Amino acid sequence: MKLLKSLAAAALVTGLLTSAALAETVVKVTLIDKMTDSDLSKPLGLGVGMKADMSKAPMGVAVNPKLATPGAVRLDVTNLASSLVHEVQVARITDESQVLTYDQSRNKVDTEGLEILGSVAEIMPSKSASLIIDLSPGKYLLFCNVAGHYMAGMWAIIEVK
Ligand SMILES: [Cu+2]
Repeated sequence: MKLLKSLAAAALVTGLLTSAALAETVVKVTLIDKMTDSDLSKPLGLGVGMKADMSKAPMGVAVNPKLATPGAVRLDVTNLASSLVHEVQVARITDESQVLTYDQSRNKVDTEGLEILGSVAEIMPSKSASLIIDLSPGKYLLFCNVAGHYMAGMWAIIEVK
């Protein structure tokens, strides 16, 4: 009887662990751009922590939900752009006021000093891609680092807690 009880307890624990592992948060990530005649050859200054008016941003990343639980997080990324290829990189940031180091000559975020946790490269227009990453509590920046895109507003923040 004692053995049966401990077996049942073990089964219960295993069951809990399994369901926890499967309970990944799904975040829908939508890549958008409304390219009219924006000149991206010079940084537009719409990066994180730059206190810019994001309503003027010609590009963006929309995330839903913005909050995830710690553990496996699946990013379902869809590129809704009409003609441009985009990408998504995931980096841990301290908070919304963190200004990233920017490489002016390449017109890209300098990722050297960043903790990049994953990325989805080159998503063609109207295509989707998924990425599963293990995230601990904190704030994460999702951004596109195609030249000029980050400074054009292509980023969003998700929080894991
Ligand atoms: Cu982009």
